[in-house]
Amino acid sequence: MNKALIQKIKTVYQKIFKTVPLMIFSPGRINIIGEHTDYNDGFVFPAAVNKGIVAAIGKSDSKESTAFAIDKNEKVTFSLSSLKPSAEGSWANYVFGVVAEIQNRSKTIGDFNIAFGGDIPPGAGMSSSAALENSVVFGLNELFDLGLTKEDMILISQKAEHNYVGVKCGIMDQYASMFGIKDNALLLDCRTVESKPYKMDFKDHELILINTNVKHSLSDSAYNDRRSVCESISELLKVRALRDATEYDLEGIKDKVTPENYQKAIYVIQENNRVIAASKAMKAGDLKTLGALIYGSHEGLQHQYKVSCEELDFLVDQAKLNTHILGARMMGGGFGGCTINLLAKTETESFKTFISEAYKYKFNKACSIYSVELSNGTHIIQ
Ligand code: GAF
Repeated sequence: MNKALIQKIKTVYQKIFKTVPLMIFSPGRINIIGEHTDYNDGFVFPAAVNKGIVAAIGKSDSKESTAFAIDKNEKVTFSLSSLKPSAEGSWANYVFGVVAEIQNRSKTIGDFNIAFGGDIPPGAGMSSSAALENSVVFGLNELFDLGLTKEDMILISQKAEHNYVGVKCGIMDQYASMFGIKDNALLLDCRTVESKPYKMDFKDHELILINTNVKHSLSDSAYNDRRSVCESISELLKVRALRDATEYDLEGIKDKVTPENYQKAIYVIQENNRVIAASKAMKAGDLKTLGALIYGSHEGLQHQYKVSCEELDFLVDQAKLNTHILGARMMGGGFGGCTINLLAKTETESFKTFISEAYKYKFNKACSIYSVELSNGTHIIQ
């Protein structure tokens, strides 16, 4: 965990609010495989990481609440009794949304102050937003003794994102951030919202993330659009969600959907199967198969689900040219953010140098490369 970040957040909080805060770490996440399957009631394979949001939170004895985004040096003061969404794209919506959803569950909170910062760049596709939502709900639950379970808390975080941020996300990010287990990835069934931990030992291989450092602006509307395509196809198929459909079922309604949407539904069905296959490969220590499934996932996201972008495709294409890289794919919602790469440890340094130069040459822009450790979910820190 980032000790300097924790110290900074604590010091800033104490300087402004003059009290000793409760400190919380809420991690971001990676996802080994299973993209856009969560809102189809399907399977995903994420893990919490040692990068995320650090929040300092405490009760306020004034008649208002304050949230301070330290990295942006922006402060908002608000009243708990008259909450409404802030401007589109504002970080304040993650805080307001969580407060509003707690109130919707008839839980009472008092005024509070929160200051937070993080070490995941926004737009990296590592879910700094779920980490922030979880840190707020976790902190408020502790401060005001609300008696919420972790399951309640992630549903509150998810609803905040739906109703205040406007992204109709699934449950993967909030779940992974809240329930993460050190050194493990979680095979999560997004229908039952139950997971099975898998110890991640890649032996002489490792995962690295490469951030394109781009986030194309249509990402939120395209996300909601994909979700509604999946829901309308489920309706046509008369199933609860695409998780319940097979490619054979889909064949039966082929003439009722556009070829583009047909491909999107096929992608979801295939990706769901890939997740199960990947968890089996992981268990068997078969990294080659795991890597092939990861490449297959990208292929589907690029050509069928169409949520990739030129920068992500370039990084994956370059990875494919290197025989020491077993798999690479875009991670998260798409249209920017990171790729996740499974590569031989002996190759890491030279690939980092190669890909940094190649990316810079192609896009006249730097990529960023991260190694991450798999970490525990949202928790109190000292
Ligand atoms: C975003 C969403 F928040 C998740 O719920 C998930 O759908 C993901 O995109 C794509 O797999 O991170």
